[in-house]
Amino acid sequence: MKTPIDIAVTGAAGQISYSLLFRLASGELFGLDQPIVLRLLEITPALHRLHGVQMELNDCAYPLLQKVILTDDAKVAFKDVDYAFLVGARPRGPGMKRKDLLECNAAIFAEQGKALNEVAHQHVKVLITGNPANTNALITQMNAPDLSPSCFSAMSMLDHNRAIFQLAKKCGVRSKEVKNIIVWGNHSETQYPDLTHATVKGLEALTLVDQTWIKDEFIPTVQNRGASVIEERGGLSSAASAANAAICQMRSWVFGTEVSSWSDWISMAVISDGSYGVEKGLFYSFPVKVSSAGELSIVQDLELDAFSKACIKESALELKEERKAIKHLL
Ligand code: NAX
Repeated sequence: MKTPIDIAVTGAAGQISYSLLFRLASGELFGLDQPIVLRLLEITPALHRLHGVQMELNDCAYPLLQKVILTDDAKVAFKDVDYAFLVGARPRGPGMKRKDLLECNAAIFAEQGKALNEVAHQHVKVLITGNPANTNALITQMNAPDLSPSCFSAMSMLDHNRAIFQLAKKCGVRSKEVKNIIVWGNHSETQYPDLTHATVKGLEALTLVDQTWIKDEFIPTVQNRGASVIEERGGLSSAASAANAAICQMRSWVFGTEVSSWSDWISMAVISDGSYGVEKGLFYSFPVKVSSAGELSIVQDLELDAFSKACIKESALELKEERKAIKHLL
């Protein structure tokens, strides 16, 4: 039997975690021979609810789940962890301005960054899902100076999967036959789902769908999918699909994009090295490859038309604005 790995999940009593935890505990991500310890973080008032989730985890009698630790202390949650899913975040309350939301989440993620820096393993992989995910990733990373910036990524896999589905549906094929979609930028309405390099059953997507569909339907549908789900679910936001995306993104990050994804690359928000004119240091969703040895790289030298360049720039500008709003916390 392998040595157990410690996985932290924050916001563990929330909607996304209600799907994520059970999939992790079943062995879906790390394999059916890998025992795990779940270290679950919540705010103090939610510990009671979290205890209910723990009871259900216990009632699944998962053979791989060695231990479940519940805590409201980030240093306990992140102690010696190899993997951390930062899902918990403060939702936007009534009358709350975007700047207030950015600030109160910045405070949460600054504290969690410090705790990760202090107690997590040096090679920890931290996937930030809680919104505003890209800027929260920036804050977490900036507050963890002893960890490599490559330990952090923000989730854009849900947007990526949404884009795959829309193209597959339009072309009447299975999702598996769509490759090399890119979602650039922020996890917000400025994200840019890009079909320029996508293929469908080996054919260039641009030969199969027209520009009117791309600009009037595909792009806005993907950009606004989160809001559409909330509307249809009577106020509840995407949860199972977000948990699925968190698993997909972490799987590609851990095992490599070649083995874990049917595409050549995935969309993943990582720290910018200046690629494609995106300012260094921003957490930005790029096409990313991960080798089976764990080497992560932003796919280089893709040709971009004027429309793509403008969209990529617009999303980067939004991220710069978000950074400006929380500058005093960095
Ligand atoms: P819920 O409101 O159901 O759950 C969030 C949980 O986080 C709550 O139980 C809350 O008590 C907890 N929490 C709040 N502050 C905390 C802190 N300081 N430490 C630990 N836990 C804390 O939200 P849920 O639907 O699970 O969504 C979680 C986050 O994911 C939200 O910010 C949401 O906006 C974001 N999303 C991000 C997506 C992405 O693609 N990046 C897509 C899905 C989702 O919208």
